[in-house]
Amino acid sequence: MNSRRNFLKNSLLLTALASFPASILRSSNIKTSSIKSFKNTGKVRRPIVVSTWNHGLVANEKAWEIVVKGGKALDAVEQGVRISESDPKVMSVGYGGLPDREGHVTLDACIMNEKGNCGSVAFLEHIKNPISVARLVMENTPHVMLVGKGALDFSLMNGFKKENLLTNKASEIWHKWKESNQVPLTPEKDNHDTIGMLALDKFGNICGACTTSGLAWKLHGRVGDSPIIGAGMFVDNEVGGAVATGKGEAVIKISGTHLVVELMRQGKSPEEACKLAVERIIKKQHDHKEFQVGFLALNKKGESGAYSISKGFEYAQYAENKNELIKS
Ligand code: SD4
Repeated sequence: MNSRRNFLKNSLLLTALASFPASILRSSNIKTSSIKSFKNTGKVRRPIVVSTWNHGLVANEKAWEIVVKGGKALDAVEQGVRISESDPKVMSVGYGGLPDREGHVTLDACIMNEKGNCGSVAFLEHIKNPISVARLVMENTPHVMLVGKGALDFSLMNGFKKENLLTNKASEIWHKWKESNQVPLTPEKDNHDTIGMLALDKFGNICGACTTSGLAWKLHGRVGDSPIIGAGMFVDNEVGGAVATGKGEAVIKISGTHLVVELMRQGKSPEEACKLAVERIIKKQHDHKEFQVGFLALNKKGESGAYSISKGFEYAQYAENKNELIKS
């Protein structure tokens, strides 16, 4: 009887822990509005900034400040997502992110500019703002992607500080998980909250950034979709851009954001393109009921749209002086 009660108690605790990052973030008071399509009047709406989840609202503020003054989309997306990376309350990105199974916080990030240049870091430890390292990879090296110790050495060589990214709170949650030792390896539906951001500046250029601590309790060394160009984020300045959130493995399998951008190139609206990419996952991946994936896209006209496998995905949009949360 006692062991059954303990089992139930543990199961409840595990369910609560698995959904922790998403649930605390969703408890904010900010009102959401149902999805709105930008009316195609032939006018271009810019600047505009969009980003995933409700912590995107704060990140958007920073990005908007830059683009509204005539700054560049690239600076906006980098500075915008740094807000979530540096905030220990956002337990799915950067500092304060939940660790892997062995207690290491390992980070993935990528950035892409209007010229189709990109930079990325994966499995990076000890650096609070991996997005800025990704930008340096893009701008100061002939490469696109650095991983693990090489990425850390590159960061330190370029003046980034080595820091402990595991906060007491994240460590406590990790210890509880370890003690209970019952969470399956496959990610729970709510175990994600990556920030992906797209900005269209006054010059008409689109850039994108994506950064995450990945899935909590992942195997040490696991890399998700977020640092992979064309999976977690993709931009083509002739068409638009897209970012992904949710189970990275599912996104990688369909080259998710590249697919969304190519669908927009064929004339689909951002929302339709995201929907078709989600339907591709549903068609090809039989276990799709077990996980969440959401796509968010922005086109050159300043139209945005999103779609996800299950309810609950929302994105923050800053346009026409209004920062709001939109349900997908
Ligand atoms: C990953 N896609 O590492 C990331 C997790 C995520 O919102 O999106 N969180 O698989």
